[in-house]
Amino acid sequence: MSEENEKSFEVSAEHKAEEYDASQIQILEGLEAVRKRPGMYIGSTAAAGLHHMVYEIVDNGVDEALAGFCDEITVTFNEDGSCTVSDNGRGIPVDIQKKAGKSALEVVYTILHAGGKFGNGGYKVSGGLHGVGASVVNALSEWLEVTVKRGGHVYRQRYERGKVMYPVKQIGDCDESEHGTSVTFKPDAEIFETVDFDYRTIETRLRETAFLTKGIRIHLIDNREEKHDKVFHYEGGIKEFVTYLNKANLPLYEDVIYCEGEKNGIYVEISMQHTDAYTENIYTFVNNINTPEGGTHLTGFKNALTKTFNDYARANKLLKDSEDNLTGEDIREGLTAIISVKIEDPQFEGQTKMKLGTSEAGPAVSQVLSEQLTYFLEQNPAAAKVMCEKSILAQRARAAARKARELTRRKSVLEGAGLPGKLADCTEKDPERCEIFIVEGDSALGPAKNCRNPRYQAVMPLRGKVLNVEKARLDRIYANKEIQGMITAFGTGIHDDFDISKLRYNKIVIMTDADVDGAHIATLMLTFLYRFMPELIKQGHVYLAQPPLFYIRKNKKLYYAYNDEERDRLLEQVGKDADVQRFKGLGEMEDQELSETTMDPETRTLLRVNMPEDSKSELDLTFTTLMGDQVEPRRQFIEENAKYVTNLDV
Ligand code: 0RA
Repeated sequence: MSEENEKSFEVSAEHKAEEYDASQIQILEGLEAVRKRPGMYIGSTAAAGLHHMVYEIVDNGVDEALAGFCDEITVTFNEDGSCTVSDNGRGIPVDIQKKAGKSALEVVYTILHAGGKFGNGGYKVSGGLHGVGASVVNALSEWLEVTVKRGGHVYRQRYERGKVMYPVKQIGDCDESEHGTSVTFKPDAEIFETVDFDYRTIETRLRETAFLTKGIRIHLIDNREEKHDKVFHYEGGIKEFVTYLNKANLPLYEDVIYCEGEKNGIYVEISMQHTDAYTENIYTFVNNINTPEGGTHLTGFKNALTKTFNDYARANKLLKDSEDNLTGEDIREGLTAIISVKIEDPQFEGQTKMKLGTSEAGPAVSQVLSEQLTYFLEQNPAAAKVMCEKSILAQRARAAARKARELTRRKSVLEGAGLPGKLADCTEKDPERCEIFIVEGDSALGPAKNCRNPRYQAVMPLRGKVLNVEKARLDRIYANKEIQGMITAFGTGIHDDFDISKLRYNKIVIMTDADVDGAHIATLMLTFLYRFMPELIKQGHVYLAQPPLFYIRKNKKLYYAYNDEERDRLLEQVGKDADVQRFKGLGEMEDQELSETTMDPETRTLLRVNMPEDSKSELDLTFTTLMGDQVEPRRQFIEENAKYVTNLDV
């Protein structure tokens, strides 16, 4: 040991104040590490990371609710860009922690991973990316202020970029009956690429949290420019979640099936209901955290559902002795289900740690479901009957689809490469450099062919309306010529056969007119891609062409505007007496116009289609709402979202 080190050791051992300073330095080093590598702690410094800050603090309140001490959480976006999260829990303890020599409250906000150290009891909402602790939020905030009401007093502490501004102080008194924690933090613009909370993203997540935490009341207030004030409170919990998700479809029976129980220390809740839809929408959660990759709880659910249902169907002669068992896939057609488990120390696996590995969760879910589903089926023979009928239809359609698929496979072997006849392909062989334009109707095909660069740009027309895959069974989908054409042209195959390495074009561009019909066709296309080749969207291969909405002519010069604001700005620039013409269909455009505005990479505008990562259930709901058969939810959705699609309202 060097002399210097020895000295400093002696000094700090003797003087308490300096010991405090030393621990202070350690803490700063800890929080400094968070500021140096924020991504490692919060996942990203983009919008997703910013929103994680809110979830982190909210989840602490939800933990308090799960422990039975809190039933209300309020989240407020303040005008100054800060966010306040308050709860009516016990209030974070403020007394001095012996080991740390400072207030427990300060420990929670300044020491990494101090979050779980209290032994709050009950299950913790933590795991995956969450549960990083309040100290991480503190480190990544320009400032953070926490106020605690507890034991008749009000306490406060403030931090700036993680630094303690003063020891926890008592700032006043309150009634003994009042208790809770309120945190206000302003995300640091030096850290985050954006510090603008997206209301809709947070709203979706808080709604989900409220569904998953039966009885909790989550109040969301936006006091920024665009005001919002909403309360999420569901006495029915995940049962109401299923009703919410099924609002755009027709349920096949009235009740949402609900099962609940605890097995070997694992608390299991399941809710489910079939609709007339053809897709299967199952969402799984562990301690309120979404597990998009499933895991043992999902496997347990699927196994038990298949077995229980087949056993019931046989015992009640819904399936004849001569008939095959129904497969899991057939039984799950049109099923919406939520599986929520609470485990004390969940194990996550998979690349993104989004898959539950705890093996005991499988049998726990299986047992709860088998017992209670059997009971439900016995009590509701009419519901059991429609479920069975639906599954049998699904089974037949699947057999037909398999045949159709085998037929197309054989055909493509016989006919060589088997590219669709209407595809005007490009000559370049490296997919990385290739693009395909899917154009609406034959009238646009000619100009698109003229304007393209045939070396790397392919063009394929779609005739008539694209099949709505939300309303069709697999056999009809496979039999559809337009869809077959797209599948063959893209080269990747679909479902189990999907292989992105076989993709023949780096960019798939949906090119439709800038009017309502065009928007509808683009939506149908996107629905197909979302349901059958979601990886193409996830990996950023799907684009929407943006033909201009306005042509502005002045002094023999032509300008394009893609929305109202651009038109107004251009008119400011070139003078109000310019000639303004509203959009033209793709088919009426001059070659040069089409090329400049929509196809030529040097000058065109393309919109890349993104897939929001955070809520699969909300995204699924968007597609079923837009494409399902219930008119009212669709009308409502369009009304609520109309302001986001101003460039479609021709
Ligand atoms: C551990 C113990 C106690 C309260 C909490 C944690 C607590 C933490 C948070 C985080 C946000 N809101 C919270 N509310 C409470 C209190 C233990 C006791 O009173 O005996």
